[in-house]
Amino acid sequence: MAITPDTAGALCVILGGGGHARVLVDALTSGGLGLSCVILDADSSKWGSRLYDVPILGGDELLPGLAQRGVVHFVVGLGSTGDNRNRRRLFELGLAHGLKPVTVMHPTAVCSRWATVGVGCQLLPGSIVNAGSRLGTNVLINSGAIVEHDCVLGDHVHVATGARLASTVRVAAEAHIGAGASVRQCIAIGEGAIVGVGAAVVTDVLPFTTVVGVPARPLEKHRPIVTAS
Ligand code: JB2
Repeated sequence: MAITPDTAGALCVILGGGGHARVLVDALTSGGLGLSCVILDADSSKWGSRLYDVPILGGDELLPGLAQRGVVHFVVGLGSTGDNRNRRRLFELGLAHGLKPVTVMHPTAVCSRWATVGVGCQLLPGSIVNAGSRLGTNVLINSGAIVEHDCVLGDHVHVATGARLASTVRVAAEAHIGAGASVRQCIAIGEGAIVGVGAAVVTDVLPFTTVVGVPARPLEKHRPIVTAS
C-alpha cells in the first residue's frame, strides 16, 4: 500500500529503529499525507525512548498486540545489515502478523509511470526508477540511487545510497549493491550477491559472491549455494 490519503491517519509500525529508520520516519511523516508511526526495536536500551517524535515501544514480541492498538501497516526499518536475509525476515514477520506493507515513496523520488514497484518497496530521497524497470517486493532504493530503464530487481534487493544501475541490469533476490557502485548495462547480478562500495561492475556476478573494486572482481564466496534435494 502506498502512502495515499487512504492511509493517512492510520498507524504504522517500523521494524527497527536505527539509522535507516530515521530516513523512513522523515518519508512517512512528510508531505501532509503522513502516517502515524510507532517503532519496535530489538535493542532493549531503546525501549521507552523516541526516534525524533516516534515512540520506540519495545521488541518484536509486541507485534501480536499491535492490531488492538490500531496498527494496520508496517515497514521494514533495517537498511544495510550486510545480509538482506534480515530484511526479508522482518518483511515476512510483518506479514505473518497480518499487517500490510507500506510502499514508501519519498516526495522527491522519481518513479516512471512505466515502472512497476512491488509492495513494501522503499524509494528514498532523490532516487530514480526509470521506465520499464520492475521491482519485486521489499526492494530498497536508497537516497540518490538510480535504476535506469528496463532493469529487473528481485525481492528484498537493496540498491544503496548513490549506486547506479545502467539500463537492463538484472539483480536477483536479496542482492546488495553497495553505496556509489556502478553496474554496466545488461549485467546480471546473482541471488544474494554483494557489490562493494564504489565498485564498477562490468561482468556478471555469480550468486552469493562478493565483488569489489574497479573493475569489480570476486573477493570471496560468502555463502554456500543451497540446492533443492
Ligand atoms: O529483528 C529485529 C532487529 N534486528 C536489529 N527486529 C527489530 N524490531 N529491530 C531490529 N534491529 C534493530 O535495527 C537494531 O537494534 C538497531 O537499532 C536497528 C539497526 O540500526 P543500524 O543503524 O545499525 O542499521 P540500519 O540498517 O538502520 O542503518 C544502516 O543502513 C542504512 C542503509 C546504516 O548503515 C545507515 O547509515 C544506512 N543509511
